Amino acid sequence: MVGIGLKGEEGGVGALLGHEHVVGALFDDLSMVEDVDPIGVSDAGHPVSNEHYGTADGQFLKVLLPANAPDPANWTQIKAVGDITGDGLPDLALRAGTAFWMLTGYTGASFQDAVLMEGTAWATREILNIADVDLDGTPNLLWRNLANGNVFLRHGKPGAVAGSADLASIKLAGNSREGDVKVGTGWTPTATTAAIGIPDVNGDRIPDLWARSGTDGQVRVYHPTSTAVGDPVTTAITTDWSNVRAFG
Ligand SMILES: [Ca+2]
Ligand SMILES: [Ca+2]
Repeated sequence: MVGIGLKGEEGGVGALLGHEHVVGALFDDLSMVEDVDPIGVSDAGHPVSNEHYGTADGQFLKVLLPANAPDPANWTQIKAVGDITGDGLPDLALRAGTAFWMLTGYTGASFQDAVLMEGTAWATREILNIADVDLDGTPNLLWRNLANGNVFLRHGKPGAVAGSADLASIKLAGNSREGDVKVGTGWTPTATTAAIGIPDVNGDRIPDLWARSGTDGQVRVYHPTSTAVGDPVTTAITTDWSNVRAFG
């Protein structure tokens, strides 16, 4: 859920955005709008949201972070993931340096908690999605290993509230329901220069994926099953998006 280039083009260095609204605004036919405001990092390193992103007159709003949250200047990826914890408020996954964090309980003005998920392994891992992929009602972590292109599904265990995940169960493979299960190969940063989990667009309820090819810069849609990412089913963007900076 990151800016599809818009913030990168407008805002300059290091800008990352939650982009569900942006994607929805640009590609209404894909029905990808969720109730998650875009979240970004300003040029000065301040976390921001933009209620009007996707329009020409976007205004940025500061978002208060928990005191223990990592410095936004060090964020390398953010992914708005909807409500994972079951409090009814959207949550945000992010990477900062080698760490994977969750910011939980977004109210529109602040996050309630910053949870360090894992501190050492995530410089070369990318969060693709946190969503219920196997349709058992509990969110799972879908991620790719940037070092070798393998894609894994880490099945969460149910949290206290129906439909939520126990965050501890997705912190480490060993905490999860069945460890990291390989569901794809070949997704190296060279072959796939950007990848992003999106809501279900083909009606099977399994969240889908966008991926930008390192070969032609085109963005293709994948309709994964619960056990395999599979092959692309259609091309969403048939022009070369290689130079769009903030996709992913
Ligand atoms: Ca939540
Ligand atoms: Ca799907």
